[in-house]
Amino acid sequence: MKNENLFAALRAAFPADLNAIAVETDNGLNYSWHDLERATAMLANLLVSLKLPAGSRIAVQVEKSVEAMLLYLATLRAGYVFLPLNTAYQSAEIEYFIGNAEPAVVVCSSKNFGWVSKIAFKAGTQNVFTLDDDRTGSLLARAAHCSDKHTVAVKSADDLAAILYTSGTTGRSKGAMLSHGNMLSNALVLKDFWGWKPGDVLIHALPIFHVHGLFVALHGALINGSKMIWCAKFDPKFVVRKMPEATVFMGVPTLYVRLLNEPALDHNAVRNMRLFVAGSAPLLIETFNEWQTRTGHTILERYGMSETAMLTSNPYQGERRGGTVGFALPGVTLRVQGDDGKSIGIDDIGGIQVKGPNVFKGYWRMPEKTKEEFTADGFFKTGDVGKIDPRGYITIVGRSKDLIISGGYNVYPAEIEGYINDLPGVAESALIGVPHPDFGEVGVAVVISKPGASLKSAEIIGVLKSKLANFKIPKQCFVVAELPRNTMGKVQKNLLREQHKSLFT
Ligand code: MLC
Ligand code: AMP
Repeated sequence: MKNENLFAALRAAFPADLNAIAVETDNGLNYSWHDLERATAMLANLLVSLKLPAGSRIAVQVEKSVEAMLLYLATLRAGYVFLPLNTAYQSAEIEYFIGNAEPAVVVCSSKNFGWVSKIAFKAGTQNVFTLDDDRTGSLLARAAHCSDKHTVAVKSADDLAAILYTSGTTGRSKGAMLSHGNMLSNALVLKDFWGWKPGDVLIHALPIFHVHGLFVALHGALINGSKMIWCAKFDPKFVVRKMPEATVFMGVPTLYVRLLNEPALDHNAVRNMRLFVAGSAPLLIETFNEWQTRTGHTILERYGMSETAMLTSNPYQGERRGGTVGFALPGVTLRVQGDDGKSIGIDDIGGIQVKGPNVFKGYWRMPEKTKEEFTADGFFKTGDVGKIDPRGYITIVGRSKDLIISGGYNVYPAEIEGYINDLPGVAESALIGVPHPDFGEVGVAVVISKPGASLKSAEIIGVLKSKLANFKIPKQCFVVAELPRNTMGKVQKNLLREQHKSLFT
């Protein structure tokens, strides 16, 4: 049987000279390709030594580090399923993910070991390790005793490789199940489509718990055998300083906004750069234009999702049109449908639906939800609303899902409203997204108190901070007498958005 393990394909793309530098970190460390080979073998052997059942989930909530990336690769290598978790998640969020995914292994930062291990053991997890961003922790200590020779586990394209949790408009987060084949097909298409070539160097400045940093950026560099300049945190000054040594950069729009605030960003700084890719949230046309003026480069905007990896891209060769997300990638079939389920014409607005080898296998243990999100003829309903112009360029004009994208992170109003509504004295609430110069969009809460209750905005925010990831915290909170409603009694969020649209701009 042919081994369709994603790691096998990435490993096969390592350059012949394994002593060459594969990763250079922002704190001055160098890792060779040989180091990557050995460390992933040792970590994979550690996982194998735990005698985990096939399909076991390895849940990981750690700060970004090369070792955290190696743990991802080792999980693929050993044939288990990687489950990355945003470092901003608090205990209630982690309790849900661990309870739902029932991972066999949990890896966390040592500062969180106390509460994370309690949650994990309660959920039946047998193995909890620590991994810190200074190359310490019980995971590495244990792996140090393992052999550095490991035969890559044999997997078929349909076998699960990762689960990414993503929320819906109602209910709790759903785990999107991605296979080795989903990710390898996408990586190979992008390698070709974006013209990756020998000598490319990627500046990796995104977190590694979501599609953009973990798959698009990382797989992109590895499948091309390209060196990465590895940033533990996004620091615009560092990125501009390193640009002369690099050729490719990928970021959410906020990263581009922050880079534009750097006076050192100019034509000279980007003289060796080949490609700037943006995605995960809408790139403002102002940012697109200003980037062109300041650097002479045209940002290539693309569109994707946790459930599908990358779906569309502006062309590498050819016109990159600001405000659009380009064309469906080779192998992806994309259509725009009206509410009546019929395909609609050029420039008509409707729901974006997709099909292709990149589309996920379904939501973890939620067959009914999975069924709801696919059409009878097998298209996945993205929840994004868009149109296709006469030249075939796709524009996303909105979302049918109630979702705020803030600095590239998704915030689901229903989740935050649920927490606010549970507070004593709250009758109801609405969370809306409003424009923000740095994060693109941020959440603002509008809250109605129960008769006689005296609610304070600062107290509401204070309680939310203790329960939710920091990026989900509303940037402002208003306690008001009533919410605008339509004749059906539904809260008119569009009116609230209009009312608060100038709060930050
Ligand atoms: C941080 N904060 C945010 C925030 N990030 N608030 C809203 N939205 C965000 N994204 C909060 C902090 O908690 C802090 O609050 C305050 O804002 C200022 O923080 P900061 O120091 O400026 O934030 P920083 O650590 O610099 O992080 C900003 C960032 C980060 C833009 C670098 O958010 C980031 O890495 N975003 C990228 C997300 C990403 O990778 N998305 C890809 C998803 S994949 P306080 O109150 O504590 O001061 C996907 C599919 C696809 O969507 O197509 O790619
Ligand atoms: P996630 O659930 O984090 O994978 O987020 C995916 C969502 O991000 C998509 O459904 C879109 O709404 C949004 N998105 C991704 N790329 C873009 C883009 N280039 N422009 C606008 N929205 C985008």
